[in-house]
Amino acid sequence: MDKLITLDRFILEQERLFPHATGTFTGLIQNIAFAAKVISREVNKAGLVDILGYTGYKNVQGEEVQKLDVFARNVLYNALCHTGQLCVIATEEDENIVPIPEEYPQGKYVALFDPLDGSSNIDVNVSIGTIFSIYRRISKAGPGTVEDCLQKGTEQVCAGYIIYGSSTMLVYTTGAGVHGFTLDPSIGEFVLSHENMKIPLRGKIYSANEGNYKYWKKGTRKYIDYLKSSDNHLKKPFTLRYIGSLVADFHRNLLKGGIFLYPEDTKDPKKPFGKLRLLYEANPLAFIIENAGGKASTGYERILDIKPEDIHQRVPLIIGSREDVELYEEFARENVEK
Ligand code: P6P
Repeated sequence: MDKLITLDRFILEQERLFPHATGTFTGLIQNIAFAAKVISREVNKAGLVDILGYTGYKNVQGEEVQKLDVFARNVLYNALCHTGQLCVIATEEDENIVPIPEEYPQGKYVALFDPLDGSSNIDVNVSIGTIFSIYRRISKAGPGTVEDCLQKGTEQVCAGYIIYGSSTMLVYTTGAGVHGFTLDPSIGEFVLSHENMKIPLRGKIYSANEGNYKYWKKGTRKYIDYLKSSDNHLKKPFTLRYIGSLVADFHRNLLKGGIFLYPEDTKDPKKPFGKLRLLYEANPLAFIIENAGGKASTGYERILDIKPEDIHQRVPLIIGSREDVELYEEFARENVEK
């Protein structure tokens, strides 16, 4: 590859498209990329050091916390809290918003993270990921607020993820296309490898945990049955690919086309809207998929239009190729018919 375009070079060239850019946002993305390199190093040697396994306590979600979860959250916090780029942080691992210490400048951006999604897969060496979502603050000055974190997904200025897989990739959008960078460990740089990523209009793959089938509503079950029949629009059954790691399932479908479904289910009365979180899972991936020509909804409404009420709010997530998501939405009407 004769022309290495690093992430730094790419974002600086993008910054020049915005005459009023101050470079703060560029610095923010660079700091997230730095944190990703540190997390990638730890993830890739996780089996060799005492960073596998559980911490012995549960997070705000009531889920077992992996040592790497905590590590990833702390790496992101330490890379960003002192930079003067942020006024507040919120993460899956923190019950409440995380203020920027008073000794540091309060910046104009808000960062929301799932520091290490798919952590139940860490110990079995399955790809996992970091998901991030960036907003401009709406509060005027001083420490950021909960309201700064509870903006609609349409207000995102940037969203992205890092997937720690066979290679480490950073994929992000600022609304001007979706671009992928692969970490070259020999030079320690993210290098442009997938410029202007677009998801196929329809796919042949579906991703869902069929173990929940009996808990799904009627329209959802009918859609899955349709995909598995030979009478569907492909005239052959869809392929099921489900890794159980959202970033890995999302990334494959972004490249190959297809639909990921985590619908609402009746499995857990405490989680009637499914398992995935709006702020730091559904919204950033929805911003990415729409900028790649795809679609993201709850089955009933556009993810990005939802006004968040709580930083850990859960939503059903149906995301991927536009025509596949739209077909699901037709089936899902039966779920809400009186
Ligand atoms: P289930 C991982 O724990 C995660 O949050 C996502 O990465 C993944 O898509 C989902 O949960 C898998 O959930 O219920 O199928 O195991």
